[in-house]
Amino acid sequence: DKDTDHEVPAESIQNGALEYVVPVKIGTPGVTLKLDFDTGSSDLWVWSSELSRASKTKGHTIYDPSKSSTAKKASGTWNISYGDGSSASGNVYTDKVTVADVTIPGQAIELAEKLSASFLQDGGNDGLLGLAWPQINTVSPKSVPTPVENMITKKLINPSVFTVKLGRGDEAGFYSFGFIDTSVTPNPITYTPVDNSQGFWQVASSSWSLNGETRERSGNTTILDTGTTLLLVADDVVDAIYGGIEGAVFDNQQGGYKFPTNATLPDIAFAVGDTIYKVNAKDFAFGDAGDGFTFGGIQSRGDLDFDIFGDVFLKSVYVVCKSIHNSWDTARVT
Ligand code: 0ZP
Repeated sequence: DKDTDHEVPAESIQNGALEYVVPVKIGTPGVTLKLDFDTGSSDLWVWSSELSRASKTKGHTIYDPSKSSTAKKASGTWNISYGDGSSASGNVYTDKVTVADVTIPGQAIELAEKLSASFLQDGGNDGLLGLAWPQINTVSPKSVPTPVENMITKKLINPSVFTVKLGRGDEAGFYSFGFIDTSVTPNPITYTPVDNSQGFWQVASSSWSLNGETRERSGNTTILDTGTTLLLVADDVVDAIYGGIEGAVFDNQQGGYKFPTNATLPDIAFAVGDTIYKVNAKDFAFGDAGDGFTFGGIQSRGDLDFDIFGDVFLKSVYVVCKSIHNSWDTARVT
């Protein structure tokens, strides 16, 4: 049982940019679903046999409890709405779940019965696996333990950590459970205390820098969110960034700022606790916006009172989430 047995590849899908999915085996003999591991939510839900026939045939692997000898019906229903307006709901079973060679018996699995239209396109995930804190799990009347919570309470991993390294383009990324991969980067891992009172991996981010000039944002916080594609920050920061790029404009149709593809890009960095991390220009230049424009990887957080450091930020760091010391530890990788 090598340490690396507890590592599992994270594959980026949909133009290599929108989301990362990870293979998870469910049931006996078992099916392997590709789940979007989301540190911004705490529900493990899957495409299932309870969906209508039309949505089941969209090229997804589904979980059917009648085909698993270890499946058991559990009580409760679930109903989740995400930041981007997508939603899902259904009922609950328990079954055996294997993630990165860690097998969890009796894990609660939320079966999708209804999915919002945004999920019903081709090629996306077969469900989500939430890695945030237990209190935001949506199963009612009583919430269910998340996979990480079960790994810890059932003593399946030691130490009580999971780590995230997201790849860029074709680069390999991975998640690990109970194991910190020190081969990822020679840079030191910096400790930052987490405030989990809202259920998120939330840390202080009280400064940022633009072209080497540091700017204070007293009291500002951010969450680590692998389920959010972009880096979402307050409007004054967004305005300062794009205001300094010749020809940058807000595109109402695409819902964000874009800039001429040949523009000179600024150096941008954001603090996590006491350490400031540079956003890679390749990730800031998020994608083709048509007509010679590039869609920006940093956009508005809207009405939220904290930032969301999504994949555009996370690709530049190795993150260690420690449940015991309650910290979000980061090391620069590029
Ligand atoms: C996303 O980042 C989308 C991609 C996306 C959305 C909107 C605009 C975009 C512009 C450019 C590029 C990407 C954009 C994720 C996504 C990827 C691939 C396929 C998808 C198919 C359908 C729907 C989404 C897809 N969504 C973020 C999000 O809601 C946007 C956001 N807005 C965050 C505000 N905050 N992510 C959630 C996980 C998604 C859900 C995973 C849909 C994929 C499927 C959560 O991580 C967000 C979290 C927000 C919270 C931290 C404030 C959340 O909603 N948690 C649920 C808890 C409920 C709070 C108790």
